[in-house]
Amino acid sequence: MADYKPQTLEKKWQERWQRERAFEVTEDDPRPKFYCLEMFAYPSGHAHVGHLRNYMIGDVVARMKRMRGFNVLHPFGWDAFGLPAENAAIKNQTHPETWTLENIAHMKGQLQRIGISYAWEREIATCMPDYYHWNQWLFLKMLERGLAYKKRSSVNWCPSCNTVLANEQVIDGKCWRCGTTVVTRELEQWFFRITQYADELLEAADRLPEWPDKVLTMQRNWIGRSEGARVKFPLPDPKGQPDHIEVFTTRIDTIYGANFILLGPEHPLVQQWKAQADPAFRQTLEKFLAQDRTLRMTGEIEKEGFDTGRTAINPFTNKSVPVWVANFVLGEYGTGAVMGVPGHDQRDHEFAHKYNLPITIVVQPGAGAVSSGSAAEPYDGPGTIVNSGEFNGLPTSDAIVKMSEAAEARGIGERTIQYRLKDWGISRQRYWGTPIPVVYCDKDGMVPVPADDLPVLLPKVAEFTGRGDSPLAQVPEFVNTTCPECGGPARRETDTMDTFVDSSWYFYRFCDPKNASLPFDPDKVGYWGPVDFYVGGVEHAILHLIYSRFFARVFRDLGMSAIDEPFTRLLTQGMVLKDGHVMSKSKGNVVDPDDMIEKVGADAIRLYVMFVAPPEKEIEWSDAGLEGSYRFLARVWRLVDQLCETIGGEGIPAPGGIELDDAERALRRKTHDTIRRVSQDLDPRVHLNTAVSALMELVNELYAFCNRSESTRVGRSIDDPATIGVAERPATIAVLKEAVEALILMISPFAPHMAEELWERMGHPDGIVAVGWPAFDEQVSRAEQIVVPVQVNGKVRARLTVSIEVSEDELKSLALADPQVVKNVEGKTIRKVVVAGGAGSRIVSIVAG
Ligand code: ANZ
Repeated sequence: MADYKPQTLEKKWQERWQRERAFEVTEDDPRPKFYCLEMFAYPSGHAHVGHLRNYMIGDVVARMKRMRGFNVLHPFGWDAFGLPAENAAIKNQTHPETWTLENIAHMKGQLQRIGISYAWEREIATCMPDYYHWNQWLFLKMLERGLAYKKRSSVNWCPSCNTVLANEQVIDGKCWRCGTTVVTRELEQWFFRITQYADELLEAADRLPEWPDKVLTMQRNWIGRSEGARVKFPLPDPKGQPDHIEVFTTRIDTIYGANFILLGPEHPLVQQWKAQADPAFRQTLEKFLAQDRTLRMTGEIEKEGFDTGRTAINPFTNKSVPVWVANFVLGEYGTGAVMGVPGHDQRDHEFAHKYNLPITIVVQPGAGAVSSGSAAEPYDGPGTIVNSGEFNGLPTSDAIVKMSEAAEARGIGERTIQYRLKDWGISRQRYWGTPIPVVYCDKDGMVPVPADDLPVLLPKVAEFTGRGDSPLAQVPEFVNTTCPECGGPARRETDTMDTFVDSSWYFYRFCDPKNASLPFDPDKVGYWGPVDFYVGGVEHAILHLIYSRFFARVFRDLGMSAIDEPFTRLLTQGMVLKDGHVMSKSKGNVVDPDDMIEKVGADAIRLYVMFVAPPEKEIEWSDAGLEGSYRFLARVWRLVDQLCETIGGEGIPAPGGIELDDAERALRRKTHDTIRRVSQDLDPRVHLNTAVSALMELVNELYAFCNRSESTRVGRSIDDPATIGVAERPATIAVLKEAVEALILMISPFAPHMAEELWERMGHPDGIVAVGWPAFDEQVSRAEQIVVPVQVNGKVRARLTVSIEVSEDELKSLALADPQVVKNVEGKTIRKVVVAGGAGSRIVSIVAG
């Protein structure tokens, strides 16, 4: 007997898959396509088992779909640009490219050793010129269409990474990469006009039924659509400055309670007044500007402000109101100016209390008496308008319409829709990214690099000191060039693109990874797209997943594809924890897959990770659980090892037409029931853990069947777990073969190496990849039915048709609920209910009196 030695057999199958290019696919295939993708990896060094979880989930789906007759595209690649490579270069003086390529080589080995079925022929690395060429190509197309533009703006700046961050990359006021507190800076930056698609991105989010709700909610909040109005508050004494302040409000119905105006510290008027203001004004302003923008936005920061000494006119009350600067008003949202309604807005209420500003109540929750003066708490719900002149008595919803109309009629306001989403700032003052393909010429200004001259290559030489604004600016051979227009001297743009640009369309490149004349052939993306099943971390709910939806639309509008939504179904996998913490190098709690492969093999790791929890839930790593999975696989191995000589090979009939005894029939039913359950668990549900437990039950049943009695077994002793017996009865052999082969096929997405080996031993030389998923017979899978008579005081009053597996308690309650029985016991007391008989012939007896 051969022991289960995963390490040797796993190697054997991995080499064979590679040799045979087993997972490469083409478009000229009659089967329906299925594009299965896991978010590609950042090559940070060594992957731990937490990293591998989503690849394993995707692999189960890819392998299962192949067996179910789909032409499955399952590619992999590397999100290879980015800051860590550059930081490593600063630290160790290794070139970012060297560091990155070494990490890729190592991590690719890890993925191959865990047996993920990738079409490695399609591997891409975004740091290679044949990839980033197409970032530049797309940038030029976007520039042509006004979707890429440059503007001076205040940006999030990470003082440690020395770079700009997009809003999405600032988490709780800190840099998403290094955790340093982010500050604000004024810089010339490149932007992508994602706001042009804000409405479409929002509205289409309603048509993604196979995305997790929480991700859609996060996207909707991020896009943040607000319906409201802009209203002008005249400035009485303009003197060369604008004659009004325009505010954005979602509650114009409260305008009679607007007792002050709040300007954001970035507001142009504030900047203008600063010039003539006293030092205290400037100092406070500087302080506000240095404050965390996210905390300012969420209002979690202590609310502070100061009076500018100016006033404006409330156009509805015609009263003069003071103009203040407040730190919780953001320059870039709405108009950067707010009407302060302390009676009905929490933040304004706090502000008014702090600075003793008047509070007016203009909305009453119900009917009831009108209160005046300051309320202890602001009321921000709907109600009836009060203290508002001609609008008194209106419900707030009507007042919004009426007051907006009034403002529009007077030319002092208009209804608008405001988005929280901002254009995507893509400039990074870093080396290890895609060079932005424009040059600056004294004569011609900014000139795009002609498409024929792409790619603009990253120079190999650059000094990595971590100081200075942009490493590329320090490479004269790169910077100095000629102007494509006039041929005179010009300087290259030295910013590189945010690496999220790379990951916003890589899923299309996989469809046509070697294309040298376009980012991809539209026909190929037409065939493979959209991604049918996408697996990745929920941390990408807004960044990557919004940008990708945006890029899909840009390609669509360029006529390159017909696809709106790039990912039909999204699964966000749970984290892997160890000792209660998310596995991470910094916590020192990582489990190296290679160590585990050495101990128990790749298949046991895969099976364990899939079995321990549903894919969306987090899991706590346990070595004991891993060993349990190994023991289960060894059990399957022994079973097949002992049976394959008897039940393997061709020439054994299917059990369909054969006369079976009770035990054989029960096993056959279990087999078909398991196929039914596992098929449904895997597709479309992806309940991988319950699928594994169904397989475990089948294995238990198989052991019990083989060891069921002395007379039916050949072999040694039942007590010897290594020995199981098989009768020579053809019917037994037929049902066993059916069960064991179904088991091997169904376990193969989870434990592909072992399954292939066992399949081969069963006498099938062609490999599982070429075999179909087992089918089940609905009839056979259903539990057998029996008819159970029910007696009341000795007379049969009813007959119940129930499953043979029904429990005694179930049978009793079914009997008592039967209408005939109910009729016959009416007015009597039930004294006794007994279930007699066993297995096939049972009877319920009720004594009532
Ligand atoms: C008066 C008012 C009265 C408001 C009231 C709310 C309740 P959303 O829904 O998030 O769009 N606001 C406008 N621009 C702002 C800015 N740049 N920074 C901070 N706050 C700003 O919120 C819109 C509301 O947020 C606006 O409606 C405004 O306050 C405030 F009972 O106007 B409201």
